[in-house]
Amino acid sequence: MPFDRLWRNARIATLAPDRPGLGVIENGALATTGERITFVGPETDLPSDTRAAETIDCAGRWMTPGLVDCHTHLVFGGNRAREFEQRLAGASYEEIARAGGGILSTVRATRAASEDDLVQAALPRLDHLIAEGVTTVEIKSGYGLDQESEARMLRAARRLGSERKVGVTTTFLGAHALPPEAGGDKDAYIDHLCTKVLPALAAEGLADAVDAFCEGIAFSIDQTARVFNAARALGLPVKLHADQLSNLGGAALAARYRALSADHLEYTDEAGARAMAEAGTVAVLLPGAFYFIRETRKPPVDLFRAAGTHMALATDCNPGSSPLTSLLLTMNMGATLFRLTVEECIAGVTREAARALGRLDDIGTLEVGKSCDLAIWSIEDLAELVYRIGFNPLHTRIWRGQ
Ligand code: DI6
Ligand code: FE
Repeated sequence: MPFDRLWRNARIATLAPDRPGLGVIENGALATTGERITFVGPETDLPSDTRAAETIDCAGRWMTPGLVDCHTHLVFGGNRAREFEQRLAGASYEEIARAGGGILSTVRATRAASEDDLVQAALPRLDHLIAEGVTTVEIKSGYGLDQESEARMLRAARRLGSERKVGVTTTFLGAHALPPEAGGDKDAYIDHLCTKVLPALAAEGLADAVDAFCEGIAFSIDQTARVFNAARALGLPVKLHADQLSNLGGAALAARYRALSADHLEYTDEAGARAMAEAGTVAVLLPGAFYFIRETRKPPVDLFRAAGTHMALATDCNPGSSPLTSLLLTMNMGATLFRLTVEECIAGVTREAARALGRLDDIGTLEVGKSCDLAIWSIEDLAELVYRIGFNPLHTRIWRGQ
């Protein structure tokens, strides 16, 4: 039997770079052997022997790579809905934080939660992503801020990947906020992260990458560079929450360290955009956070296009600034709020998101040799994935050939 599974009569957006645009094949077929894609192309190019254990007629439906959410804080304890109500009533983010709310309220709840609690709380969020065709999700720590709690978050993230048929990549974000017990000393906290916490978590194999929040209200360029040096010494790739609320030069710093991605980027300037393009650092745009905190400054999409910076889109799912668990809605926001094209939005949650995770060799496009992660959609036009609001046209989702 040449194939395990064969999908026929599909319109396939392969996202393969050897075809223009979204790499569309009309009248396409895709076949697998085990977890891997072993044929993708026009029906007319199928080999003469098309026997397969299972053959599926797609009836002309659209097929895309499985969606990749390359920036989430999916694992956390507690609930910030009351804080949302306070903000609607006029309280500022800073006032809430000073009263003990904000990010530190999530830190308290996360520290109080067991690994099981964290998994159970995250599963409905993960299931919502999966229901829309997500096959790979990145999950950050950063609400523990001490070694044991950060490790527990990352173990919970890894467990989510065994509880569901989904790929999980983990990111250590110890440099997200300063914990209360640090007594206001950011430099000492960064030293502790670099010399104790990160090496211990890396030795346990808990982190696939390292991230930091480089911002006036978080950590400086110099402190971020120290985190990046520690990651480099351990052989871990880096990424950065950069230029979200101000321009400290985060994008350029990320590029200097050949970061996988720099994320948010509302305040990034032309030099930053160019440096990212040259370094191959992906611009991960997060329209959910832009929308939810009512930011008005947009990321410089024209500069990214002119420089040739790759652009991805992600939910940034987190309880404070982006309580969003829909990549379909994220695409709609990317188009309406940031003026991305339909092609940029679809590439941004597939090929470019895979690139932002350093996983483009394995996922993100439909090409022979890659993992068979795909989504089949009941739509007439690919633009419907971006155009519709609150409607889920997913027909079938396949992860690793199943
Ligand atoms: N940027 C954000 O917008 C969130 N974290 C970050 O680095 C905020 C997270 C929170 O408020 O819980
Ligand atoms: Fe984030």
